[in-house]
Amino acid sequence: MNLKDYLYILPEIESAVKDGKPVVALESTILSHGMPWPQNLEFAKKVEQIVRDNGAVPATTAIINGKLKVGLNNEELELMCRGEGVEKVSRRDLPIMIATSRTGATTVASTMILASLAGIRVFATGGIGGVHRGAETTMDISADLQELAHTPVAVVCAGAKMILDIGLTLEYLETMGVPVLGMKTEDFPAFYCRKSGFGVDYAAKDELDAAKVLKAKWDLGLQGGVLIGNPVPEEYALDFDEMSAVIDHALQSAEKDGIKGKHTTPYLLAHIVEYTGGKSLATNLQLAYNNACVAAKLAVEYSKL
Ligand code: PSU
Ligand code: MN
Repeated sequence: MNLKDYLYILPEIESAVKDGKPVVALESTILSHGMPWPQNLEFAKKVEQIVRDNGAVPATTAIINGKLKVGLNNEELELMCRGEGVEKVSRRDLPIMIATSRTGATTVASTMILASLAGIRVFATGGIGGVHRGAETTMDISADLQELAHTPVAVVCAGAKMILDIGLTLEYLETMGVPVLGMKTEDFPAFYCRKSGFGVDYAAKDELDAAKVLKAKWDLGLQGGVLIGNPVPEEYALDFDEMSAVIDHALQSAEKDGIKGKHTTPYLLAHIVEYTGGKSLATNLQLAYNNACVAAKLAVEYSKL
């Protein structure tokens, strides 16, 4: 088998990785299944620019006609953002997408896989998947958590939405041996809000401090990733109680509509945007920009260690 038969890395990214220069992976499910068109296209371009402005090369990932793409051209970015016929692809879907030459957007889990195959160690996203509320009966636990346990990529996120059981998500990560850092905070963030009510394992003072944790983990040969919770900037944070009510409402309609499995997260995300009249989208964009900025700085510091 030749990896090159499957994996297509843009030349700029491939040479940056080869030369040990900083690269930041970016996911595409946030584009195709997490944000509305056409705001998602503007977002996709801006988030890449922020990575560049902070000294790293951006690498948005996707599966196009069965090919694993690390780095997308403008046409491919637009394809992901329009989202027509673009499936949501997590770990279990990857081999099927390849074998059937289909097109799909990568989740946190599958972006980590593509990043790792390409030699990229740092990845910025919005929020991660986790243990869903009621998972004790549904067993709905995102594959993102297992990926963090096994694949050596650091994921910078704004925590997890309260569509999830954040306490159980953190318990799961502890069991799987995934270090959870806060970027300049003791609190694990809750996506729209800066605090979830749960703490992190270590409050990193800055990107260099966090980069040292990555280096120590991987120097020791400990498998898996590191999760970095980076809270939404104060001025864009939303009210905790107000968002809790919105999320409860979204969860109730998902239950009423019988939504299950991989459709649950996109359904909830779309309903939250609808209920808040776009206010939550503005926060979502800003927190993701902020994550891209921190991830780029983290990749720069890691590349110097
Ligand atoms: N949570 C968000 N925004 C997102 C996602 C999760 O706040 O866009 C996306 C990410 O791609 C994540 C995926 O990896 O949903 C998780 O889906 P699931 O719960 O089906 O594993
Ligand atoms: Mn799920």
